[in-house]
Amino acid sequence: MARSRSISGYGIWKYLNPAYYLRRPRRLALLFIVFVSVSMLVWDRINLAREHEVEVLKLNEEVSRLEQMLEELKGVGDKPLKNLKDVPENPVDIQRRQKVKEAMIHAWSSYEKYAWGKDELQPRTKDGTDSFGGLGATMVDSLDTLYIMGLDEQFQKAREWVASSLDFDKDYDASMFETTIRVVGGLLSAYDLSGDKMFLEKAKDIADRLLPAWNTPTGIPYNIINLRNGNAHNPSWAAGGDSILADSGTEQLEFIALSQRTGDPKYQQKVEKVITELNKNFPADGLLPIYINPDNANPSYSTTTFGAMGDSFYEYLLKVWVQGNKTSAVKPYRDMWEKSMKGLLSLVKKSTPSSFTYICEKNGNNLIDKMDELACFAPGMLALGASGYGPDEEKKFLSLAGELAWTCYNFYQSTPTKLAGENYFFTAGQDMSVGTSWNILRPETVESLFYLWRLTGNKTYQEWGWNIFEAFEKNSRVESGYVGLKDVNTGAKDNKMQSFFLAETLKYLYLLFSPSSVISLDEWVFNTEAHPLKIVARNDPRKPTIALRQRKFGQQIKV
Ligand code: DMJ
Repeated sequence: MARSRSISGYGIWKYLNPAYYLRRPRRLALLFIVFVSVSMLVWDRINLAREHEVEVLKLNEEVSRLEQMLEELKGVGDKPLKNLKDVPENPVDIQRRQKVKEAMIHAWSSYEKYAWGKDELQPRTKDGTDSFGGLGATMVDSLDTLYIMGLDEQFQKAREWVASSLDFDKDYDASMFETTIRVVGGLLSAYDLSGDKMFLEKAKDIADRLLPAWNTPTGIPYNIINLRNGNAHNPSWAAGGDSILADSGTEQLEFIALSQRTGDPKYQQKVEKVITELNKNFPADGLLPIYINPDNANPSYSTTTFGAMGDSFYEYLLKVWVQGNKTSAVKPYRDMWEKSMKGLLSLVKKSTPSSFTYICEKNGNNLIDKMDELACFAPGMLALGASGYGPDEEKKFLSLAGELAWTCYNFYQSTPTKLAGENYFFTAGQDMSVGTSWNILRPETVESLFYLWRLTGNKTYQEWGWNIFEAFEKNSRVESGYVGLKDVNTGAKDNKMQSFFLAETLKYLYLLFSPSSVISLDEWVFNTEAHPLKIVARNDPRKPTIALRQRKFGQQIKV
């Protein structure tokens, strides 16, 4: 027994004795191979487990991001805008949005420092100018941008100025178009976002001063009105004392919104009468010349264009339809707009050699191969209106919108500064060439990129928008604000920071890098100065059905 114990003990321990293997090299090699294989297996398992952990972590993050997005989508309209900041997003978007916000802070603080209360800042002389009669145009135009960007202190300070110092009792001949889109639109948007009734009171005050402009034989308004005594007339340079198409057909959104919010139908009646009048002899191609006689509603023999003096008339036909919840009450607007889009198609041509799609102007029966940068709002409009067509037409218009946006983007890319000139000529064999070569910080192209991004989800539009933003940063940013360029070829600077740079250009760029639930296109409609107006029930203007949210101040509207 004792022997057998000692043998079996030796049997186990002999394998631990190195001498055993030295005498048996094949076993040593086998042992080595087994050891290496087991180690590799263990190492591989550990790594695999680690990789899985990382994967699971990423998937969990993705799941919670999607869950949060779903919550946001469910809660659209119920949550304050600031909660949207909590949704995790693409870090590049966040970074870019932050840069745009920083640009707004730079523009705003320069205005605050050198031109507080003035209409516009002159950055290079570091002073302000009252280009709109002293209505604090930049202040009012910026309110909603400040609000949307979460610049609460700045918004509050501007709000105090509006409440205490914005006085419309001025012996000044104001443009009813500019005053409506900037001041009435800006105030209404600030009201819709904040719920602060003071803004609505101010909007009513200025709108009441503009109302006599519509007292013409046809209801087509005079385009200039004295804010104190209500005397109205048309600009002396307009053909035969006519009214301008865009100036007469770009008040509908603001004045309808005002009737909805005050319960007083008089504003809506004035502006809708204009469209009813124009619809009486609306041509089959839906195109009107830029001058209309306010006494008999006859169009004058003049240019037809989607650029200066025509543009926003077409934009508002579509947007009143959107504002009216696309209901039968606003169907005539959609019908008119669809006719105009037939007309637009008849103006579309392609350049050679590069096949850029562009919208011509028209004089009589002659097509003119010229397109304003102002007409670059059209791709956005087409994208916004496309979904109201059947699937084939929708596809066609979306694709046209994309082609036109590419052309507009190239208005920027084709100059040495990468900023667009004011208008372009298209000559056979030479594609596009700059005509008037200034750039005054206009928004139309980034506006269209914003719509196209929102409506197609194609990130290319974000990239184009970012390139345009960088060109503004490079050429237009100065120590005390942003200036336009006298010439996009040389980069020579002017001395004005247009109020629409803060109202539109920076807002659309900011929204281009924001989640689509921030000012959702299902709930808001932008006026032509980029002031978002809340879409409310069309049929009962006396009873607002919106529950406006308050962030920090302002009153909740009861539904
Ligand atoms: C703005 O006042 C508005 O966008 C208007 O419709 C056209 N002109 C400027 C911006 O370019």
